[in-house]
Amino acid sequence: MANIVLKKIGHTAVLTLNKKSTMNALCAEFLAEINEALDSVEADEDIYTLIITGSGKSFVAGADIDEMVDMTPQQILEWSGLGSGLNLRLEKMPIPVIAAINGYALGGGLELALACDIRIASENARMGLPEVKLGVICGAGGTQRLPDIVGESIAKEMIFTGRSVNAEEALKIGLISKVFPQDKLLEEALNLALSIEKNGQLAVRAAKKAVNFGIGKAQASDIEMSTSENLPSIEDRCLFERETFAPLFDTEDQKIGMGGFLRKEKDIKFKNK
Ligand code: DAK
Repeated sequence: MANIVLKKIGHTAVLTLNKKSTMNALCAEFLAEINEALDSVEADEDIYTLIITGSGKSFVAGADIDEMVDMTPQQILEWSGLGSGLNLRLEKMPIPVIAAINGYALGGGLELALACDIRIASENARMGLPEVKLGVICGAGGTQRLPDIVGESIAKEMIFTGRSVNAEEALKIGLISKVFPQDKLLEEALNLALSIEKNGQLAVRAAKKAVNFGIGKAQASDIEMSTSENLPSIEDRCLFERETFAPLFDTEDQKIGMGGFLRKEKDIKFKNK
């Protein structure tokens, strides 16, 4: 993993993309390295949250244009499995994934961030899907996830024009949830991770599953649909939530959390069991 720094800080994994020569542009080899890092994260049960960030002035400057320029439709279709597969993997990871966007998140870079659970950014960040300026469109979920996050009109305006937004505008449109000075971004991402980690992790993971189901990010097999529609109905979504919520009452954490509240305990320590 020559282009990646993977550190464990407490229960947080910090994955720093560090391919400065191309501003972290995603090529097949780099995507394989990221997947390898995710294998280590997934194998470590002691990791509760994952932060993905970049080094220097770029989060990810998109897919690697050098690698794509001469590809045929068949080759790009095969290649697309890598980028798209990585984003689906991130979305379905049981633990929360935070994108700490430290600079440019363009094209495939913004697509990667869109697949994370929470996005925060530094004041100098710029985010956009400029693919139409290159004569193509997104290939790793950008046209699908951006409208879900910021709404149709803003998403189409950004995608059709290729215009990127700064951190202030990204915050206003709900593309990110917080902005920090660049030198504070990682510290704040770690603070955010810590405030998630002190909660019951079984509950946090159940919450991710339930939210993802409702916004169409889970597999249909997670619930027996009561309708033949592709998208789950509000009844299905609430049923899924109840069925995810109920098993938590069979955990030690539920006794610790609710019992601790009733005993007015100040510092509740969950066992994640
Ligand atoms: N690919 C390859 N190299 C890149 C790159 C990229 N996306 N972005 C930057 N670089 C390289 C530059 O070529 C330059 O290399 P040298 O000339 O030093 O060798 C070096 O990084 C520094 O870049 P600049 O000199 O341009 O630096 P600036 O600060 O002036 O500008 C910039 C930074 C990020 C604004 C600029 O580099 C830029 O506009 N980069 C391209 C951004 C972009 O258009 N990104 C979208 C790429 S298309 C798919 C999945 C995903 C996608 C497609 C298919 N499948 C799954 C099928 C996504 C497509 C895209 O992302």
